[in-house]
Amino acid sequence: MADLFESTKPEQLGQFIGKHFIYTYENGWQYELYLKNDRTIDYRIHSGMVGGRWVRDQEAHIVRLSDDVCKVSWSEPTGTTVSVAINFAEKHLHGVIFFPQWVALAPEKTVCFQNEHLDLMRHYRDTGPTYPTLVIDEFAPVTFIEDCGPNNQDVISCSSSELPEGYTERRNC
Ligand code: FER
Repeated sequence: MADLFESTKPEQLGQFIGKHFIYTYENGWQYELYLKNDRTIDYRIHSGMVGGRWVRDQEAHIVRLSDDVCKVSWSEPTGTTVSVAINFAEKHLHGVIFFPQWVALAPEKTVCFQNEHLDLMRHYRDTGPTYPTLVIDEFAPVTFIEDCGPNNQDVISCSSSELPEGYTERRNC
């Protein structure tokens, strides 16, 4: 069987792993992403079509494009697929999200702590409809970045609504 992570080069990812950052797409959707290790991300969605959704231990493909740029791509149990290229020097990113038709029709079905509903999400995915997909392609300024080290379980550990007041408004870039 082919290596599922053919492009992954852990020795090139040192400066990216552990990064935790908050960004807002130009359409107003606010997201938070933690690069947990070479092959894993955690994330939380603060606003937008699927605001309130949060996920831990999503398998992802993470590659270095330059000293300051990496690309993170993954396929959700919902069938949504995402690819985000992050430029840490210029503190902005570009994301492309491919939503299956069932998510576009009923986004609220995916709004949960997904880890507790993985079988339900796969059931929705397999029931569809999948097509036509809704493609969202947006730039986002990054407004907060910190280094939390690898495999830190305290970074993304509650829902957006349980966070302290002002959590997403903190700015350091
Ligand atoms: C992102 C764009 C989309 C992101 C996550 C998603 C954390 C996930 C969307 C979904 O699961 O519905 O930048 O980063």
